[in-house]
Amino acid sequence: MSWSIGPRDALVIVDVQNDFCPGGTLAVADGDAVVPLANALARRFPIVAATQDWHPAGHASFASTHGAEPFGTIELDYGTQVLWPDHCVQGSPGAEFHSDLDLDRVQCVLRKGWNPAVDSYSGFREADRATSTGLEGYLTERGAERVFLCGLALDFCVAWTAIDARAAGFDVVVVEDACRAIDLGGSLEGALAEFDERGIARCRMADLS
Ligand code: VGL
Ligand code: ZN
Repeated sequence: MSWSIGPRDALVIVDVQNDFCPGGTLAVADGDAVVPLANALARRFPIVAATQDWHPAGHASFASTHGAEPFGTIELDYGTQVLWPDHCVQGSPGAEFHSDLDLDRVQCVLRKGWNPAVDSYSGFREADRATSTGLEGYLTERGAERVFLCGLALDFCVAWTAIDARAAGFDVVVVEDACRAIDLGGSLEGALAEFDERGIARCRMADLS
């Protein structure tokens, strides 16, 4: 299948930040490999947004906040939360975009996870599943009808962003080779199954024209 990029197509670059790249506190294997691909994509889309994971110190998603070990889970008001190493702390170097990520064509930076009590894997809706981030409104006002996604991590923030983009009524295409996954307890397989179930398409860089 070949996908041709048109004026109603938006690219959302998800969480291409130092803490998700090798050397970061929540490094995704080979995470920095997505940087040149995200840059190449950004040059081809008329509408480009980027999400930035942006947590205050002591965030509810940090294992350290609960005196627990990372990668377990805890029950919060809004449901089950995976506990992560401290990452993307507001203002820290780990929260910055990868220094080779080209932001020249990024027209909107959407920060998420800023509420100390509520996580947000999704760029559209926080983990309470109720609080909107405003990204849907931004993309709609810009005239977007279809959303392409790339970035980190495929099985968490890319997946949740894709699912919520679809729920908002956008056509959604995940550019799979421009993503990398964490793959925690079957999360990658689960995300790919959700994509199929919800009509979220997957493509590769070479399929775009
Ligand atoms: C992410 C875990 C915690 C992601 C963000 O960007 O996929 N994963 N916060
Ligand atoms: Zn996070």
